[in-house]
Amino acid sequence: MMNMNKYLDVNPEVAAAIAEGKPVVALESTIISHGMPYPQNVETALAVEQIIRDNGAVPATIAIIGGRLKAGLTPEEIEYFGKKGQEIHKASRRDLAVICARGEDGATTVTTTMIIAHMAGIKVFATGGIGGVHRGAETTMDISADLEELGQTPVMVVCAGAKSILDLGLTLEYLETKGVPVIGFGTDELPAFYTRQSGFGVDYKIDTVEELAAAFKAHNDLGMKSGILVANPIPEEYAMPFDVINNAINQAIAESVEKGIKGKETTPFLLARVSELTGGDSLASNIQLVFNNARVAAKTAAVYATL
Ligand code: PSU
Ligand code: MN
Repeated sequence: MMNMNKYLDVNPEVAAAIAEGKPVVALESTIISHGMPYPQNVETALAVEQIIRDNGAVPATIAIIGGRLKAGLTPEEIEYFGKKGQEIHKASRRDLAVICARGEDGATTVTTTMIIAHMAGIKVFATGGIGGVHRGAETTMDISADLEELGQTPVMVVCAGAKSILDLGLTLEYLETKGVPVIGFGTDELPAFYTRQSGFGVDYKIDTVEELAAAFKAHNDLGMKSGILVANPIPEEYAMPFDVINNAINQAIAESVEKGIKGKETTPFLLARVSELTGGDSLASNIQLVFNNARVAAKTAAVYATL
C-alpha cells in the first residue's frame, strides 16, 4: 500500500512507523508558510512535532519540495518553508499536477495534506483551522476545497473549528451534504478557532480519545470514504474575547472586499489582517490551539493503533 506513488517520498522514520502499525500524525505546511509569521511559524512547527512525540506518535509534516510529495520533513526543511513564507505556492488539489510536473515547491493546505497523508497510509492529521464556506459564498461561490476533500478522503482531521471569517452555518450544511461527521471534542458546539463557542451545534459530542478512536475505527470498517472532522475547542485560558476577535474579522473582511481580494488569496489575506489587527494576542492563541490539537490527535492515533 505504502509508497506506491512515484511522486511520494515517505521519510524513513515515518515509513517504519506506518509499516509497524505505530501511530503517526500528519501536519500541514500552509499553516507554516501562510498561517503564521517567521520565526514563530518555525518554532511552532517544531514544537508541535515534539508534542506529537511526547504523546506517543510520530509526526509527519507534509509539503511539496522540488515536485516531490513529502510525508515527513526534516527540521531544515521546516525552516526553509517558514523562511520563504508566502513566496511558496499555496497548493490545493488542483495545483498538484502542475507543481509535480514542474518540480516546484508547494505548501500543503488541509486538502493536499489529507491527499498526501492518505497516499502514505497516515490516518490522523492535526491542524489549526480548516477552510470552509466563505461569507457571501451565495454570490462569490468561494467554498474551500477542504470541504470537498473531507467528503472524499478518509482521514481524521483534528482542528479548533473554523474561523468566523467564514460562514460557519453554511460550512456545517456543506459538511452534512458531503456526509462528514462533525464531532465536538468535549463540546456540543462548533468552536470558532479563537473562541470556544460559535452558536452552532455539532453532530456529536465525544469526551474521550478512546471514543474518538472507536468512532473512527467504525467509520473505516464501514468503508466510509469521507473524512471525520474533530473540532477541539481552544483551551479556556487562551481563548480571545468574542468582541475583539469579531471586530477584527469584520474589518478584515471589509478591507478584502474593498481591495477586491479573490480566490486563493482571500484566506491568507484575512488571516494576516486579523493577526495584525489583534496584535500578538491572536498569534499566541493560534499557537496554543495548534498544540492542543496535536495532543488530541497524537493520543487518538495511539489508541487507534491498538484497535
Ligand atoms: N484557516 C486557518 N488557518 C490556516 C488556513 C485556514 O485558520 O492556516 C489554511 C489551511 O491550510 C487551509 C487553507 O486548508 O488555509 C484554506 O484555504 P482556502 O480557504 O483558500 O481553501
Ligand atoms: Mn477559496
